[in-house]
Amino acid sequence: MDQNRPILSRVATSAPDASTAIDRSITDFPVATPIDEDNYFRFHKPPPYLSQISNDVASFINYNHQKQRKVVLVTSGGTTVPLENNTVRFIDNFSAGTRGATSAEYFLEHGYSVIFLHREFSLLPYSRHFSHTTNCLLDHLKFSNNGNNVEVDDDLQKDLVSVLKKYQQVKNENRLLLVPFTTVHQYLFTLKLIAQELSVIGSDALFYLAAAVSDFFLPSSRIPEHKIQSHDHGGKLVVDLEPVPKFLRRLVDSWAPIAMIVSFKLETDSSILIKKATTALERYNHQLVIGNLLQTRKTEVVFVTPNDNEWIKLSEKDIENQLEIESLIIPKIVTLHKEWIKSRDDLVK
Ligand code: 9Z3
Repeated sequence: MDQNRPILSRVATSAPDASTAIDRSITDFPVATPIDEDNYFRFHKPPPYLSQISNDVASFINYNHQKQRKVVLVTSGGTTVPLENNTVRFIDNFSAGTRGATSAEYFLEHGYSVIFLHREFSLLPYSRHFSHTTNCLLDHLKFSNNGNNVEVDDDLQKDLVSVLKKYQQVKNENRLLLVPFTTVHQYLFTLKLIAQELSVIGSDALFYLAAAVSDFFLPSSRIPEHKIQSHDHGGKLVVDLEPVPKFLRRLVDSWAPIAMIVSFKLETDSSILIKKATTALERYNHQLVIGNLLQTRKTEVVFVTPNDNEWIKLSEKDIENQLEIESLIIPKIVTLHKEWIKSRDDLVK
């Protein structure tokens, strides 16, 4: 592989894996017992493309570590829970991928290399500026040379030049690796794989878990192969889901025990946000939970650490100037990560 070329994973995750459809030889998921995190990985098959991703991730980490860059894993977008193996229906978790894609850009600006584990087809760093939801590129193009060439409108030149410069530099320096997922199953297996590979660089690794991860899943032993028919169960659809294993515990205590870990907590009820974030921090014993409310997530978040709750808010003026809250979040995390690395170094002295 040419080390100076960016590595972009080219696996597809959105199509169901119909060839390996249903394997009834896999033991039924132990529903009656409390679900142990390890059971999940024991009772389910990894996605078939995982070894391909594994090589990309290992070379990316190795290359960037040699260049003495810190590596952050940013997770982004919502995970799905398919209700059928040949998937027509699925349950989804809310997220456009804005938090993840925006944060990734600010980490890159701070010199980090980024593994971007994202929901396939959700927002990506840099291209997000011209996506259909915000600013459709096609609306800013015009023909030239008798309709044989295309030019960008004057009003977009400045923005496009600035974003393209950053994007090309990141690509040329091989500092961004895109790894997709669609289902919560693919997310969990890929997260575990990347965490284990990142453990090689110890405290230089940072986890920034912004993906909206489903709390429920349907064990593969119970997923029907084909589209559920409306007459199957007397016209009703009764969905019986299991709780997703508490993967953060494994991340903190065995997959990447020396890395710094930041997770997000999403709520819609402001009266329980701090409590839920504090409980997550105590339960998993990691470094930082960032709480946010669905309704206000773009203008305020709260940093919850063992000793402190600190709100970070955009002012009226910031909002007018279209400042992104991630431009305030990321520098703070970069500082916390520096302190974390120092504290780990002091431990071994
Ligand atoms: C978040 O809280 C993200 O900030 C958002 C971003 C999903 C709200 P958008 O992509 O939204 O900018 O539209 N992510 C974490 C959500 C989550 O599922 N957290 C789990 C939990 O709350 C823990 S990993 O239990």
